[in-house]
Amino acid sequence: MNGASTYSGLVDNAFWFILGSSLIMLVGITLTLIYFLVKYRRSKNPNPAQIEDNRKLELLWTVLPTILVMVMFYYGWAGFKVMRDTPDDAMEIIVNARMWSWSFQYPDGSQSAELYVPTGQPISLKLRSADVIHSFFVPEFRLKEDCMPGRENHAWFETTRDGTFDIFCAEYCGDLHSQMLSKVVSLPPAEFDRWLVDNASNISPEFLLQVKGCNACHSVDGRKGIGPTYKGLFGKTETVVTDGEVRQVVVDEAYIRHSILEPQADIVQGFDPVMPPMKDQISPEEIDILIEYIKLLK
Ligand code: HEC
Ligand SMILES: [Cu+2]
Repeated sequence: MNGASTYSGLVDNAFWFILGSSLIMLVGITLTLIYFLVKYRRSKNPNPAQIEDNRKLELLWTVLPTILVMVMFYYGWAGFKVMRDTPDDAMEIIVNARMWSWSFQYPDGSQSAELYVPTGQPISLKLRSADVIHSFFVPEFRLKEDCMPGRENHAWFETTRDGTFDIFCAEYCGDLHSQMLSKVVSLPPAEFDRWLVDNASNISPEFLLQVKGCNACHSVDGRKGIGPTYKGLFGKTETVVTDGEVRQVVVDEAYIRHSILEPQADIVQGFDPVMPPMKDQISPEEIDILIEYIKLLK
């Protein structure tokens, strides 16, 4: 499978070189082993010989493997340097990871749940996590880089062709880790520009619930998920655990806002405290839109 980023060939070189030399050694060592097994079998050589010192042989088995691993290192390093060195003219996109979804933020401030990029343009990624360690993995770009809480990581890529490419989370991060999937969509630059304008105008509550990852854990139709449903939430009396104490609260705007910004403060009884703290990934205006929407879900 050919890679779809400008540096995927460099990663493949290192891979094929290591695989190739390992295969040659596997075959060589196995054949030598069989040859010696036959040649020095007990029936022909009843008395074992003690062999000491063979300068030439010792030099050979020190120097050859050293050269071999240095060549492996060279190919690995050559690719690694390119991958860690973001070009100056790259477009910056913020990658937000949280249990169990991705979202992407563009220079104009707009967001999406799938990563849209113009083909042939270097993209600089700022990788963030709201909760635990995730790993941003796009196999076809040969790109895999961790997203860590409390610390920003970086990566970059440039696609070589239009197309749609899978994004996986490559670091086990809990219940729905295997569903933490998304896509990179690489478009011709003019089409990307059109997409960006369209996307920026989309701030419907349904879009926000998807792009902020709320849908992974909350339903709008009454189904219980990892978290409580939004249906019938507004105005209801909720039993929560606050600092170890069970208490009743009536769900109003302030409670919902607080639940989104500081999910660990009041834990709804019967649920695990797994909601990611959203304060760095959601704006006050976006919270207002969600609250108005939740009010309507009777
Ligand atoms: C990883 C799963 C997960 C994600 C993602 C998540 N939540 Fe939650 N949420 C929970 C759980 C579990 C609870 C119940 C425990 C608690 O109160 O922390 C909860 C509680 C809530 C509550 C209080 C509900 C009640 O019945 O009192 C609100 C409101 C809420 N979440 C909103 C959101 C919004 C908005 C988002 C997206 C910005 C979101 N959540 C993302 C898991 C999640
Ligand atoms: Cu993950």
